[in-house]
Amino acid sequence: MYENLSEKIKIEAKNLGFSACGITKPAFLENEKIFLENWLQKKMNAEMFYMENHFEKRINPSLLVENVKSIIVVLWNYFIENQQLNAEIPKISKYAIFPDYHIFLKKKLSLLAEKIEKLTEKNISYRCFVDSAPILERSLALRSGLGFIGKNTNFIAKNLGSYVFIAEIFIDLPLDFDSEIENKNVCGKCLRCVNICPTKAILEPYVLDANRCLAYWTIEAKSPIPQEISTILKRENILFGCDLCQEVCPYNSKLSQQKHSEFSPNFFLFEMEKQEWKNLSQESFNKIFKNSPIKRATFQKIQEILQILT
Ligand code: B12
Ligand code: SF4
Ligand code: SF4
Repeated sequence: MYENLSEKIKIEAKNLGFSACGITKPAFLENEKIFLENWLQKKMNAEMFYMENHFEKRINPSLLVENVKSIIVVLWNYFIENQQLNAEIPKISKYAIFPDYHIFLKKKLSLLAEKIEKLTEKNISYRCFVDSAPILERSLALRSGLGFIGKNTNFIAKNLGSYVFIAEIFIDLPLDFDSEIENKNVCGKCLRCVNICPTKAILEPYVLDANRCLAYWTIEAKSPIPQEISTILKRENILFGCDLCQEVCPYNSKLSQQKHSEFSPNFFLFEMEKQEWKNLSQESFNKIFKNSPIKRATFQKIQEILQILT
């Protein structure tokens, strides 16, 4: 009935600026069930208690959206060449100098869904997600054949590396499913990410303990930062997020920057000195970071970390 619809959807996704698009079935995630169970049992979610909710939905996407027949997974490449070379400047992770991807990609997903509606010429039922629901997004990206999981637990996309966001549309159309890539041992004997992690948060390949992860402490944590973590934050001069285990990854070494006029980085954040951060009032913080992922940390958290870095 819809000839080559899946292919047409992928073309529309590319036209909208997505870097890749794959399709997977809303299958029960058997292996992930074991990974997630183990991760939660060992309390590696730290104080991200929301990770304990909706366990069944997380491992069985068909329970999340009624009548879902296919999951369209899209990637958005946010790789940027500029590194923070001045050791005095507080470090910000790459994704944080872009506008908030949750808001931006949700709009893009809606546009893609509208295109699909036009292609099918009928009302379709769908829901768009970006890091906003009980979904194992990396697993869905893996299953839709777009790439692999690295030992640092990040999803590494074919030819794009790991600086990609993942988003998806759950839809009631039966589409053509892509196959998982066969050789999943992309890391081989490499252990660069495991070895570089300053807090040893990657307990073993593919297992990340958020209790030790600097990304957790600088983005998500509500409790005060423990002394052991503070010492490392100060040594590494990290203010928000952490890219260390991605920076060393060979799959990220020969990438080129994609330029999107509608989603462009604010490089001035890579140049902001400690004192400039400190001078920000709550009001100016709210204004500058209104549409930035940095607002998630809150003004208070940023001030707490600046105290540590001083
Ligand atoms: C909780 C969370 C965090 C936590 C915990 C991270 C973690 N590794 O679990 C913290 C706050 C630490 C965090 C940090 C970051 N995050 Co985060 N985070 C999430 C969130 C909300 C859930 C992840 C989750 O379910 N964790 C539970 C564990 C058990 O699952 P998992 O690591 O995804 O592993 C699954 C699969 O990989 C598979 N699996 C596990 N091991 C193996 C091994 C093999 C061999 C195979 C085949 C499969 C496999 O099974 C697991 C499911 O049980 C997702 C959004 C989402 N809804 O998925 C974003 C998400 C994972 N984060 C994202 C990003 C960008 C980051 C940071 C890079 C931000 C930064 N610069 O600071 C860091 C990266 C740190 C790191 N090395 O992982 C992106 C990752 C994109 C990508 N390319 O992978 C996501 C997908 C958001 C998005 N929509 O783009 N994050
Ligand atoms: S994000 Fe940083 S702290 Fe977390 S696992 Fe990677 S290197 Fe370690
Ligand atoms: S740094 Fe090495 S071990 Fe880590 S994800 Fe990249 S290839 Fe895999």
